[in-house]
Amino acid sequence: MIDWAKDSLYKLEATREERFRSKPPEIGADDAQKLLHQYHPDYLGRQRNVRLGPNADNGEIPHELADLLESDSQLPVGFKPSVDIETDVLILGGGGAGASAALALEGAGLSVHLATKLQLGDSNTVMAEGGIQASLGANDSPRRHFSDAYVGGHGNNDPDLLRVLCENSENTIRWLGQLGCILDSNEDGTFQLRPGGGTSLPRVLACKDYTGLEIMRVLKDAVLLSSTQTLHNHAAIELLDDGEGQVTGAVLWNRNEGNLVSVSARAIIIATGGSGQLRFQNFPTSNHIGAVGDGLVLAYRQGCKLVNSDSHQYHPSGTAYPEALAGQLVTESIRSIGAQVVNAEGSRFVHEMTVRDVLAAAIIREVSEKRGVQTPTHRAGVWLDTPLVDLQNGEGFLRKKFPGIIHRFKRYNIDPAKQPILIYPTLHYQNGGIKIDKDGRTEAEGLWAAGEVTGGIHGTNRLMGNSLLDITVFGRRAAMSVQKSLPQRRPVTLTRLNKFREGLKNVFPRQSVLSPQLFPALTGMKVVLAEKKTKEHLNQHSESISQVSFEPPDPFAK
Ligand code: MEZ
Repeated sequence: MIDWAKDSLYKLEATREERFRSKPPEIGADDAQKLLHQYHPDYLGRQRNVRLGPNADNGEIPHELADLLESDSQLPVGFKPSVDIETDVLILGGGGAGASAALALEGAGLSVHLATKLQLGDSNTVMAEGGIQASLGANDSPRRHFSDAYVGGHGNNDPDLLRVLCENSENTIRWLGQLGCILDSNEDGTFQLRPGGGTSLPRVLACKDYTGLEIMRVLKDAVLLSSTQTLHNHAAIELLDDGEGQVTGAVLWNRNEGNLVSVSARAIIIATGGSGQLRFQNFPTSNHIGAVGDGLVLAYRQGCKLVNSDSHQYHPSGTAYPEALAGQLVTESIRSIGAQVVNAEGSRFVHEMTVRDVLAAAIIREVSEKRGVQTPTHRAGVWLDTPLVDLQNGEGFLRKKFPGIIHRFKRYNIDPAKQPILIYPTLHYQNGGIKIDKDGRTEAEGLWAAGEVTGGIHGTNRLMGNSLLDITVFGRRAAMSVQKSLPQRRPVTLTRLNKFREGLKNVFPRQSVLSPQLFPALTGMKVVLAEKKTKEHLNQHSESISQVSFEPPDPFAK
């Protein structure tokens, strides 16, 4: 129960009847811009230029990510890659994009390895709740989809990439259906389509409120049944190159054994996902534990530019209470079917379906200007008036269509069908990332990328449901491109890393931070190499090895 907020709840209930009948407040384009500049985390000056690599002094990047791009490798100095695994295609990442790529390579006569630092399927894909966009409605079209996403992305989208996304929604939904994915449908067999923020008509297909989990379920089953060799608990810590600019493999850290595994591949597809667990500006996040920007760091050292990396999505409805759920997603779909966003005074202050960055900024403004609700655990938020959903759609609707949210809050004695829940923006999505072309090629020969690790498709503000589409469209597309133009096998060296290290030494002579980080800082987990096996790869026992700690992190450290 939320007894501690009963005064505010009383106000909310007192205005419900009137709000239910009222029109949502509208905001003009100029005011929206002002709101963004004043309150959205991307605009608050917590970003900086990096001084090294392809983005050097060219565009701002959040400090937390910039620090990792300017860090040294986890690989001990002196490490010599010797080929432990030889494969045609190496996929890094076991979420929706990596799995889609693996499935598109099935039957191509190529050997395929998929390395994932956790288990297959552990990814942001499974955290996606509200749906996947596809222009299947009677008056819809890929063009209309394009136009909505382009406006939503503030026109900063790469039009070629966005066009590919929108033109492939129908065949992607068919492909998922063939794999056994069950999306909500009407009695006549047509798909149910929900509206989403910024969509000009209903275009979001869903499996209740666990769409990503359903999609990942079928992708994962299919990969496990395929000839792809899955390397669970194998985290990519560096890419290998041939000394002449082609990426030719990767060094993986086997988390079970602690040893390093060098893989030689003719093509590499990076699909390592986002970076929400870097928790920019200490924001809570809706992201999976593995989302710490690994792929960005790896590709960056190979000379791949990052685009729109100043842009992150703060999903307006992250949970603010109870504390155990802080940051977890409350799907936008609940807003799209009637739940209103209301401040501590019981006033509706923004259109719930305005684009995410503007809505998030409006919520942050309410809290900053003391019109939010303070929780006993020192957070603050505004109300999402969820009981309105049943009022509008009939009793039992919320429970039937959004069982995930009901189940999650029930554990804390909160029934969202009967009482509002407290929300605050949560770090949800990395809008920018590795620059790719429409076949998923990066700027480094031999290296492709797909999914959240890439940038350009969504501009600087992604619309709901376009990421589940992105991973399935571009994961498969990258795989098709790899098949068409598979490079020859080339030697594995650390030439690019060595050059990067030289540059790093010039700019930061005393750099001690290592990346990729692999896990959120607050877990205290770090790369621990099995000393004996690693030594075999070294010319001499290097300093970095002797510095490796075998102690668990000190829980009392300040
Ligand atoms: O694409 C998303 O981010 C999504 C579907 C989120 C949600 O609110 O459910």
